[in-house]
Amino acid sequence: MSDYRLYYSPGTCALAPHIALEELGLAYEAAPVLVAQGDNQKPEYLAINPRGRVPALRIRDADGERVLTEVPAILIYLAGLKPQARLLPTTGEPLARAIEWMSWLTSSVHAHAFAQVFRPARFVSDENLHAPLKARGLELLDLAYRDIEQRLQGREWALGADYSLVDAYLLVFYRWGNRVGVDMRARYPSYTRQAEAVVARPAVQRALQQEQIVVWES
Ligand SMILES: N[C@@H](CCC(=O)N[C@@H](CS)C(=O)NCC(=O)O)C(=O)O
Repeated sequence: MSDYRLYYSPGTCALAPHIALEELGLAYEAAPVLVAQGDNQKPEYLAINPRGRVPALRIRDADGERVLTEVPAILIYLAGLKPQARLLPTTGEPLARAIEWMSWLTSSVHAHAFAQVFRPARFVSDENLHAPLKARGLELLDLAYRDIEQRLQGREWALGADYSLVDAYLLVFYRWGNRVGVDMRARYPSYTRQAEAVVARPAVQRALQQEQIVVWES
């Protein structure tokens, strides 16, 4: 018997593994760790993930109890639990392409561009430099979104004909674009079409509802 607990904060990158758990139909518990209230820096959570970040997946099975962190690793782990659901490729170039997408999203898009916008103090302590750093982050985001737009042009999903967890991960950054004031719908039509198709999936609807978030303000 296995059991899973996802530590998440609504609207964060934890949405991608949250969607994965819903897609797989696994029994799991969603445990909120509210970043806005600093829950991720409390000793209780640091005992689970000493890096103080969400998501973290607690796994309990015949091999014991352990915690897995980092979105791409969690997505690969979860997809591997039910390969028949085909949520990620399992071998060869298709797997390499999925990792190519996820590595770039987690590093260049999240930890580089978005962090400059959301967390400039992580890069420079002088508060006078925060505004220009945020502005540079937005420029980097524009480059990233244009890259995504070009890759999604003429293809249904990120990896081609089949939906995958890369598409779920892309939804996190689409939503954040709206949050930081980028008119995603007007500027990135292919990304918007793909995001609409992701949001239309019942599993994605369930994850969004549980987190009480929307992708587009109505
Ligand atoms: N590389 C990590 C990034 C995790 C991360 O930075 N998560 C954010 C939420 S999207 C977080 O926990 N932020 C809290 C903080 O920075 O204090 C991953 O892919 O899981």
